[in-house]
Parts: sequence; structure tokens; C-alpha cells
Amino acid sequence: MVAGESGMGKSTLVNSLFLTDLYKDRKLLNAEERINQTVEIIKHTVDIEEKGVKLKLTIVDTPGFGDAVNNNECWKPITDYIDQQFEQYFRDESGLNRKNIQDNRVHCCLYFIPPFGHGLRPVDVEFMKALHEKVNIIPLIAKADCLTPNEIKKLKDRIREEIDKFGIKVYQFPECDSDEDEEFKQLDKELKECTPFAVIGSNTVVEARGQRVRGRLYPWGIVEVENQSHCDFVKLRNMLIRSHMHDLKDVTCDVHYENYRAQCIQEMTSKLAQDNRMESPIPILPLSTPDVETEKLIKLKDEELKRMQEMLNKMQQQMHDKEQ
Ligand SMILES: Nc1nc2c(ncn2[C@@H]2O[C@H](COP(=O)(O)OP(=O)(O)OP(=O)(O)O)[C@@H](O)[C@H]2O)c(=O)[nH]1
Ligand SMILES: [Mg+2]
Repeated sequence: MVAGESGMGKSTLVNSLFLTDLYKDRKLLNAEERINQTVEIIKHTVDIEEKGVKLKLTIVDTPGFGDAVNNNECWKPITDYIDQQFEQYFRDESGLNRKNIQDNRVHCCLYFIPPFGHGLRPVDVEFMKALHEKVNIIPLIAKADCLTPNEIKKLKDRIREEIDKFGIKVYQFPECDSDEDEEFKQLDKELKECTPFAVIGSNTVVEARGQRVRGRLYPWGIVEVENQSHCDFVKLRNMLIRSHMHDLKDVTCDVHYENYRAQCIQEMTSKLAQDNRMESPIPILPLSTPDVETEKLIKLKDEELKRMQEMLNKMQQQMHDKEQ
């Protein structure tokens, strides 16, 4: 999923990342870039092949915020979308056919930070905080071609400091196994030092050094999307679809989804406790002889409540253990 202010190049990057022109069927406003402003949440499914492995990815492009006078709660449509996917998964998991559940949970959110400021703006802090318990956030510096290498370095340091200072929980790259070879360890270190990734997107192919490459042509030269000395696009792409795809899925499943699930169960149990006659996920039998039957029902519900509470405690303990 991509999120951030309008015009930061989200749709363009999505397009560049998966090397297909996802938007080629749309009416063209601007012949050169061929991407319109995104006005609703759009889901695309793409089939890609990475080193012989076929992958089916779902990409969620979201409309950028910033057009409204008041950007209060501009993250709401996004948090709602993420919750809806969790809810659907939770329903499917509790249903009859649990084996073939389609997993539409959001495993990663690329958050675009503008390159123009001096770090995070209040809206960036609030946006990421609204999302960080629900999804793996990977912050990006958008339109990195606007900055010199020195400026990029400074901005990265600043953003990293502010992420710490404001207690924003962005996706943490897992520790590298100590038995990995030195080259792997070095690459892993470089990847971690590189965050937040500075990216450049483009939908145009230009000619550079005799080759046709994805890039942006300026009067003073060409910036190449996949040139590692121009930006971190290749690093980002590799980590997303090669090195860290599994971890992103695991963290979603073990941390974010478990959070959601625990909350759901807690809400359900407190609802039950409030009124044990209320509509609940546990079937209530019709009462024939009220007194005996009611007592039986209350006992049953008490037991169910106890079980749910135990399950909740266990999950919270597990989550707590994992965090440590
Ligand atoms: N300089 C520069 N311009 C870019 C880059 N990526 C995209 N753009 C341009 O920025 C403009 C907006 O790009 P979009 O991809 O539509 O931005 P968006 O974030 O999807 O915008 P919304 O759909 O409104 O949220 C277009 O004119 C792009 O050509 C980049 O890396 N560098
Ligand atoms: Mg867009």
C-alpha cells in the first residue's frame, strides 16, 4: 500500500516498482507521465516473476491528502481500509472454510515524506502514528531527485531522529543471523543504514549511456530510477519482493493482526459481560423453561467468557514476549 500527501509520486512509484504501466488504460491527461490524481482507493493485482518464483501481489494505491482545507483525520480512509481487511480475514478464519482464505491484509505501507521540508511535519507524525499499530510502515523520502546527496543524508538523519523522538513505530528490519556470510551481513547493514529510502519514480523510458532506462529527463541531465547512485529504488524493490517479503507477512500476522484480533475478542467479551442476552457470536438457544434453561445458559456463557479471557491473556503474553 502507498500513502502520503497528494502529488508526492505514489502512483508513479507503484508503477515504476512493478515495471508495468498499471494505468495505461486510463484516459490520459498528461501524455508524458500518464498518471492522474488518485481520487479513490484502488486495488491492483499484478503477477510478477522474481528469479523464477511467480508472485501475485496486490497493490493498494490511495488518494493523497492535502487537497482539503482541513487535513484532520486524513488517515481515516486508510485505517478503515486496513481494519476492513483484518475484519474480513477474522470472519473468514471463524467461518467454515478456513483452509482457503484469501489473505487481503495489508502487509506493508509505504509512507511518502515530502523532500522539501526539514524533516517530519506534524501531519506526517500523526499519520504514521495512526497507522503504526496496524501495519508495517516503511517511510520513504519522495522525489529524491529534488535533493543533493548531502541534503538527502541530512534529511534521512533528521527523519530517523524524529521517528525516535515521536515514538513512531516503523517497520524494524529483523536482526541478521550471526551465521550469515560477511557479504550478506554487509548488505543487511547497508540496507538498515539506508532508511528512510530516498526514491524516484518515473513512467518514462529515456536513453542513458546507450541504454533505454526508466528515468527522468531534465535540461541538465537524466536521473535514473534504477541507478543506485541516484536513489534507493533498487534497494527498496529488493527488500519488498525478495529479502523481506516473508518477514513483512510474518509481522503482519503475528503482531498487527493479533493486535486486531485481541481487540475484537476483548470487545466481544465485554459486550457479552454487559448483557448476556445481547446478540453475540455465541449462539443463544431459545428458552423453553426459563429458570433452569437461563441458569444453564448463563453458566455456558460464563465458561465461554472465561475461555476468551484466557485466550486473550495468552495472546497478550505472547505479544509481550515477542516485543522483548
Ligand atoms: N521530480 C519528481 N517528480 C515526480 C516523481 N514521481 C512522480 N513525480 C511527478 O509528480 C506528479 C504527481 O505524481 P503522482 O504519482 O500522480 O502522485 P500521487 O502521490 O499519486 O498523487 P495523488 O494521486 O494525488 O495522491 C507527476 O507529475 C509525476 O510526474 C519523482 O520521483 N520525482
Ligand atoms: Mg496517485
